[in-house]
Amino acid sequence: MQITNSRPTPAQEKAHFDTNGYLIVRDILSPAQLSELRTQIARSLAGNEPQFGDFEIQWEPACAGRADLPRSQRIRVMFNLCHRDPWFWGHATRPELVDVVENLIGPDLELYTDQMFVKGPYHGSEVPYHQDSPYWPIEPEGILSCWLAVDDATEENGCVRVIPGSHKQAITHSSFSGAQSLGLHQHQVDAAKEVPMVMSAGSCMFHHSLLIHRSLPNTSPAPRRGLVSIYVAAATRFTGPWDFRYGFKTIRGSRGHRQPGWADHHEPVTSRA
Ligand SMILES: O=C(O)CCC(=O)C(=O)O
Repeated sequence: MQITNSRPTPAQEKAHFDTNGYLIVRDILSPAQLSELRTQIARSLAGNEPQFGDFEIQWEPACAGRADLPRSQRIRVMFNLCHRDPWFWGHATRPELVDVVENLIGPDLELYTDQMFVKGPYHGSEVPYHQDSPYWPIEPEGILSCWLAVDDATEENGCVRVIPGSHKQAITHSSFSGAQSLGLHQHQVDAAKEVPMVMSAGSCMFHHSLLIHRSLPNTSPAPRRGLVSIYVAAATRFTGPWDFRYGFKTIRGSRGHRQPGWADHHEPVTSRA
């Protein structure tokens, strides 16, 4: 898709997404919204939240024992912010984001969760090639992530890299050791097609849960934080155990007709406001 100053129409955005498995929307947040997001993220990375308790954290393996580094730089990923903190619930349900989600996988939508990939300066580790679907047993495929650039995402600081069109086929994943438990080996990926998702802070990239993607280590002095909000089309059914403690919450349209089961414990959305 050609990059111009004016935003494509919803039909053009959907066509690009359907063909490529991803869609970049530039400057989806205003400078004021981005500034507030950064303040809230700094607060959550600093920790010591008496009101909500600490978020669930995966620590950066290379920084184990590095008491000289601030906590904010020792974190690799922070999970489930939107389910524990109303501010992040408000972020994930912003009309600016959910309107795009509805256009791509709507009309009936649930919010699954969010994950903040921190990738700190110099030591933020790689995320190997993977599709998200093997982690999330659902059919038909109907999960969409919105990766929002909290900082400018560059090749140097480890922007996400995608294989356009790879969302059309599920690929068998292998168990990996390390922070990322499932992944793809190099020979399973057509790396020549890879495109780096370079974007300015406040822009975002929506991606299909079968899109092959990865990110390289952050070798630069600049942070590379990305806040990923993850949405599910309500007209899907779980195909494997998925015991998600916070449940799936309807955010637009009506609830789907999933078979009752593992992950079917919805809480009222109003308790999050
Ligand atoms: O932010 C990253 O480096 C990885 C993001 C990712 O794997 C995802 O959004 O599914």
